[in-house]
Amino acid sequence: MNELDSLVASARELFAQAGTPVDLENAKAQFLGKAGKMTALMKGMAQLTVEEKKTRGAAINVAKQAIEAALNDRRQALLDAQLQQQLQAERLDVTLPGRQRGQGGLHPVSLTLERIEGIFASMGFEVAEGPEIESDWFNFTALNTPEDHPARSMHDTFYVEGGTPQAPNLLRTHTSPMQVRHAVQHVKRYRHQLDAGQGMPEIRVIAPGRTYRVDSDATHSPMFHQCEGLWIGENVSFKDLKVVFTDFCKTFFESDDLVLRFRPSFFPFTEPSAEVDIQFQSGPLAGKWLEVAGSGQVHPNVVRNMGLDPERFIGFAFGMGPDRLTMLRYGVNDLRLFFDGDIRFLSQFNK
Ligand code: 2NL
Repeated sequence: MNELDSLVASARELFAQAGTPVDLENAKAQFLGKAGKMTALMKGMAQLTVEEKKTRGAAINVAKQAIEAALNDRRQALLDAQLQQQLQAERLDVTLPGRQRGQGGLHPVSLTLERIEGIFASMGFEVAEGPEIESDWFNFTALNTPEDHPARSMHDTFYVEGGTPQAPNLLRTHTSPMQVRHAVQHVKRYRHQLDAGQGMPEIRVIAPGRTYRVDSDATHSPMFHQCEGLWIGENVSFKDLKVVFTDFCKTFFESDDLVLRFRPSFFPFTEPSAEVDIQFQSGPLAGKWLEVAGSGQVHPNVVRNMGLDPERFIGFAFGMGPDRLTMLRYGVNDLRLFFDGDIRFLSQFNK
């Protein structure tokens, strides 16, 4: 191997040993820098003849080009290695599933309300929703509640700003005021027909929503839900209420294997009044009488407050607690679970 070939070989070896770009640039200086070996070779040509310079110069140039090529190869190799290292360090597993936003879902009581609304809608009932802050008139007076009734006391009802000093506004204690509002609107709409002796379409409505009472323990929450129903016409009877409510219970609980019992009771807004109990004949709840609603024939004073003649129009009403219905349907034993907002509890209803 001649001198130039071994120079190229030693350059290649030194470049190969350079582990970093800085090492490589230092190695380069030994060959191609001002004080490098190639520069020295060029300078050494000064004493040669023109003819010798030609061949020697060409040979040196070939060697120089080989060294530059080796340098560039090594530079590229170091860059590639660095890139590989970086890719390795910043490695992404693109097969990992992405972080998803939670799906969310309906609250169990909302599921029950939707169920109740669907069932009654299929029986021709409208759904009426309205204010949770009510006047004393719609919440109590229109519903035949006596001036001195305990439900009107501060112990039982949340009073709020507004209204009059004698009759302050309040958080509705049931959804019946919404039914009165609905009935009053309905009667207004058909007033001219009524006055012309033509009658009016029946009132068939349910009022679901939040209600409030001063009460708080394992079975009572100061905010709870109610769904009331009202059916008023010239030819409705307790039989119709029984049929509708029996049908509702069977559909709601997905069982024909249950019986209803209408147990005499008292409410200011109905006369006569009855508690509705159901008893499953099979399944986990079989045998026990469960109270599911209150009901009755709408009191003549209430019919009158709706703008109707109680001698002509008769109505039936019922009120139930969707919170309790949800507990029965899903086997939940503590009402407070519904209002604690614990996602571990709530997510079980949206599988
Ligand atoms: C109960 C009792 C009841 C009603 C609600 C009602 C509504 C109007 C007129 C007359 Cl507009 N009555 N609603 C009637 C009887 C009972 O609920 O214990 N609910 C859970």
